[in-house]
Amino acid sequence: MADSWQDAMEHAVNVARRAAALVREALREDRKVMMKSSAVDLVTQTDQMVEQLIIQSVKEKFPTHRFIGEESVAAGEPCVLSDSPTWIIDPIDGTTNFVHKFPFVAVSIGFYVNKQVEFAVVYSCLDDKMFTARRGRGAFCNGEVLRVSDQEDIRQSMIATEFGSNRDAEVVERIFSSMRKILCIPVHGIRGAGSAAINMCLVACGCVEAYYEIGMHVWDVAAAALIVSEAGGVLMDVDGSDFDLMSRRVVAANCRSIAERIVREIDVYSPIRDDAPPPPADEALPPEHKH
Ligand code: LIP
Repeated sequence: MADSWQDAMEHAVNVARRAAALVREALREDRKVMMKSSAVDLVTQTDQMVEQLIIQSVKEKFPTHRFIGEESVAAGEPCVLSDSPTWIIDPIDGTTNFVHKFPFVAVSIGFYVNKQVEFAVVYSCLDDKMFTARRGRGAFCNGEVLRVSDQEDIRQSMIATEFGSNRDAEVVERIFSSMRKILCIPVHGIRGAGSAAINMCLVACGCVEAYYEIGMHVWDVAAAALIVSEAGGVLMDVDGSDFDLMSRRVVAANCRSIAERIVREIDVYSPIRDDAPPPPADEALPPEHKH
């Protein structure tokens, strides 16, 4: 059985490279931008095309496997993780970056069996960094072993986070309040790549000590979570409880003490879970526009 997952992982790496070629090609052309949950939650035809490319190619090779894909869920597919082998796909993590040609964009593929992650592929495709991990076998970037930072003093740390795509006044206030408190611990700095998966890979590389966010989705973190833990890092919920893949809340850090220190400063709130029942189908689709 173990060998068949190796086969699947090689397939994931290959298809991520093919997907990235489409992403790079699309960056040279006009990108048609559509809105999803809000005016700043964006999707492009490339997101949809790349997701289809990945799903079709996996289906041909592994016909019984299941999928949770960002764009399939947006189109009404259920977001349910069963015990079956399941590919959790974000075709473009960093869609807003992609729309603006801000150069951090990743193809993210996490593979789960019995609800446990077996392998992860995050391809940061504009700087050609292929992050991979297999459960119990370490994390790598372009074949080199990854190790989180050994810094345990939060005051000498760099923290990554994101503003996300929720512009409700109360949520925005909580985001700024958490950031203000963390900045004033003080930490050396706060950064954000615009891609949850890349932020987490930066934790795995030791470039930042921690990343936290409320509001990202399961497909943004399903792969990178394994890359962080295999690089020696820790994952938890923003309230300090166990990391929950579907809760849309994460702290990923190099060590428990930094994760717990960050948790103390976060103004916690609970977005609608990814595995919650879908909203009524009659909600109007937002209009398309050109970027
Ligand atoms: C996005 C992220 C971004 C995060 C957003 C969103 P998308 O994913 O990676 O960093 O702040 O919440 O989930 O939509 O580009 O795949």
